[in-house]
Amino acid sequence: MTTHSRFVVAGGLLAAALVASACNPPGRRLPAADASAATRTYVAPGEKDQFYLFYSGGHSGQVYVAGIPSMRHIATIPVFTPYPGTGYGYDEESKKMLGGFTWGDVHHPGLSQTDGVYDGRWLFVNDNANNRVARVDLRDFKTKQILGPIPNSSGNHGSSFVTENSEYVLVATRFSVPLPKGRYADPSRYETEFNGMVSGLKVDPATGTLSVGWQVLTPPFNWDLGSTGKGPSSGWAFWTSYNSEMASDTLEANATRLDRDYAAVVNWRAAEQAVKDGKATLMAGVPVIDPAKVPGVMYLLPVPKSPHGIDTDPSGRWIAASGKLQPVTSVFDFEKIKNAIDKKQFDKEVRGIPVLNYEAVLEGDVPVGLGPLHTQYDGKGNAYTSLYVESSVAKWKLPPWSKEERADLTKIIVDKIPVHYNIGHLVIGASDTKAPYGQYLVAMNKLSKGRHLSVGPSQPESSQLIDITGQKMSMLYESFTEPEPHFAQILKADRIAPIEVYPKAENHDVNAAWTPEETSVKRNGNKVEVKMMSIRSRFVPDRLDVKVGDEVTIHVTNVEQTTDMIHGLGIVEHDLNVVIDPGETKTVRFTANKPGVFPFYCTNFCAALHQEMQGYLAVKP
Ligand code: RUQ
Ligand code: CUA
Repeated sequence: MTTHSRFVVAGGLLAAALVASACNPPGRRLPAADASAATRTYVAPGEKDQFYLFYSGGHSGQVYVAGIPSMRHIATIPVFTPYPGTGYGYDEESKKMLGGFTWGDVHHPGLSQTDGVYDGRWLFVNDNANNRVARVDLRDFKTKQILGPIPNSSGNHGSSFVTENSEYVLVATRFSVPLPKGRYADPSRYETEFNGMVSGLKVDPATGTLSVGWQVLTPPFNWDLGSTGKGPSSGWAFWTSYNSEMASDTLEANATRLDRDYAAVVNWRAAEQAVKDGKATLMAGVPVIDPAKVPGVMYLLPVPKSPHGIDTDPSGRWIAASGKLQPVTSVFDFEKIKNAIDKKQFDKEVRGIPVLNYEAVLEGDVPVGLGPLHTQYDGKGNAYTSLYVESSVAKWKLPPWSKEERADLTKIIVDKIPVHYNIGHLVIGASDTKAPYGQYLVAMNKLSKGRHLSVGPSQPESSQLIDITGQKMSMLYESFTEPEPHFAQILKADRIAPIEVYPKAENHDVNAAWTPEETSVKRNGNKVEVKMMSIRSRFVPDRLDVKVGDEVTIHVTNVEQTTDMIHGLGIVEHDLNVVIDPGETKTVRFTANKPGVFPFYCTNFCAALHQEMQGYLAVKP
C-alpha cells in the first residue's frame, strides 16, 4: 500500500468513528431486532441459562460471567485485582497470589481442553500488563494460581492459547525488551538489542498447576493474538504480529510501512523436543531455544498488514488472519504450509527464520470488509469476522470453494449483520475446539457509542447477542458489559457442576476450628494468633484482646455445610474484609496499630440474625 492509500484508510477509520457517534437519547428505541427476539432470549424467573459466557474485563483485572441467552451478569471472578465482594486480595492466601500487584490487564480467556474439546476444568487468562497468566478452577470459580511475571517476557498479550490436551498454555509477547530482563539498552537500538518471546507454560494434567516449560526467542515483532492447531496442524501454534518493521517510536506510522507483517508458525512439539535434546540455553532459569540455531521450530508467514489475530478453524486445516488496514481476511491452508516447509518454499530468512512463500500457502484473500479483526467458526463450514471500521460481522464460507467462488471470492460472503458500535472481539461457543456449538455469537464492542443511558463521560460498554443458527444472522439482544471486553469463551452449562460447599473432609487447614473447643487465642511475644469459627449467627471468639503493636493473625473457618451460607469478617477501620464460603478457612493478618475498640462484623448476609453477628477487637494502648 502506498503512503497515500494508507492515509485514506486512516481517514476511513476516523470517518467511521465519527458517523457511529450519533446520539441516542434516553427513551428512544432503535429498531434493531424484532420483538420475537425477546422470547428467544427470555429466561423466565427460576429458569437457568444454557451457556456460561466468560469474558475478560480488560484493565479491571477481572473475569466476568454472564448467562446466555439472557446475557445477565451472574458472577465476577476476581483474578488480578482485589475484590472485596468475595474478600479476594485481603486474606493472606490471595494476597500472596497477587504478589503485590493491585491490577492486571486481562485479555484472552482460554478454557482447558481434552481431546480438542472443552473439558470444563480450568479457565486460563493472561495479564498483558504484568506478564502473568492465571488459572481459574471451574469447580468453584476461583483463581487458584497466578504465574508470573513470566521471565524473559514483556507484555503478555499473545495469550492464553490452550493446546488440544491442555499440555500447554502458549503465550507470546506484545512488547520486546533487552533480555534478560533488567538489562539496559538504548531503545534506539531496538532492532538489534531487543527481543520478543514465545513461551510454553506447562499445565500439570492432574492439578492444572502452571509452570514455565520453555521459551522460543523471537525477533522484536509485536506478537498479537494467536491460536493453537489441531487435526493436520496438531502440535503447531500461530500468532500474528504487527511492527515487522521493528520500529521503536511513532509506531502508528513507522510500524505500518510494510505491506505485510509476519505471523509466527511455531512447532511447539519440536520446541519441546529440542529442549529435551539439550538444544536450549538457560536464560533466567528457563530453557530458551534460538530458532535460528534449531531449524524446524519456527517459521514466518507473511500476512495482511497490521493484523490483529489468527484463528485456526475446527478442522485445523484453515487458518484465517486479518489485516486491520486491509479489507481482507487471508485464509491459509495448513496442508500447503506443511508442504512448503517440506519443499523449502521460502522467500528469504529473517534473523535465520525461514519466511514461507505467501502464494504457496495462501488459499485465498476473502474480501470481508473494512477493519477485519477476529474470526470465529460455527463448525458448519462458516467463519465470522468482526469488522471494526464497518461495525459489523461478516459471515463467510470456509474452503473448499468451487471454481466459480474461487474466481470471485465475494461469492463466499454469506451474510453481514450490523452491530451498533465499533466491534472488537466476537465469540462463538467452542469455536477454538473441534466441535463448536454454532448457536450464538456474542459481539463485543470497542467503542460503545452511547448504547445505554448516559452515565457521564465513561460510556458503558456493550455486547450484542446474535443468533447464528440460520443462513442469515439475527440480532437478539444487547447487554451492558463490564469494561473492557477482550475476547470470551462460551461453555455449555451442563459441562460443569460447580460445588456449592467445600466438604469438611477436604479442609486440611491445620488452623481450622470446627467447634468452639477448637477455637483459641494464643500469644507469642507480640504475635497473637486466633483460631476463630463462624456459624449462623456468631463468631467464636467474639472478643479479641490485644495490645498496640501486636501482629494479629486470624484464621477464620466457616463451619457451615449448607449451600449459600457465607460469612464475612470485616474489621472496622482496618481496611480488611474476608469472605468465607461454607467449609472454608481463611487467614487475615494485620498489625493492631491503633488503640481503641474496633467492632468486627459479618459482612455477608447469612441469616435473620446476621446483623447480630459481630464482636470486638479491643486494642489496649
Ligand atoms: S485484543 S479487539 Cu482485545 Cu487483546 Cu482484539
Ligand atoms: Cu454471618 Cu452474616
